[in-house]
Amino acid sequence: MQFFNTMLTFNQLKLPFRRSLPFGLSLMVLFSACDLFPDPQLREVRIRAKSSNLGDGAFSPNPVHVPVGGRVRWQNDDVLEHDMVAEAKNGPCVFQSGPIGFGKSFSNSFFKKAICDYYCALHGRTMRGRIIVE
Ligand SMILES: [Cu+2]
Repeated sequence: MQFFNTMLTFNQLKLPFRRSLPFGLSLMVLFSACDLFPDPQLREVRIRAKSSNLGDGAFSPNPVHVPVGGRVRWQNDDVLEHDMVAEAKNGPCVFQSGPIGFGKSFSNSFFKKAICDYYCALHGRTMRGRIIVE
């Protein structure tokens, strides 16, 4: 009888966990589904291989169009480090990535309608790009 009572208590303790399990699993499914549906406000720019010799062709697409409130993500496909620095020193276009290595990315959101020019400071402004926030 003593043993039976212990088992009963044990089962009662486990019950809240059993009930929360389906909830936890549905949360996990929900979070992993987020990767399946890409952010419609995100625009991807590739920093192309050998981009330091490509001038305006270093960034693809160039210019990149992004909706107001959207985000641009630069992905470095080149073995060299690059960075993105806005020409503007103030206003809605200002951003600075710092050095981005091979396979790494940097992203920035744009909240006002504007035309934003930028360059790679690591390659003496020869690599140039434009973001059209519309
Ligand atoms: Cu560069």
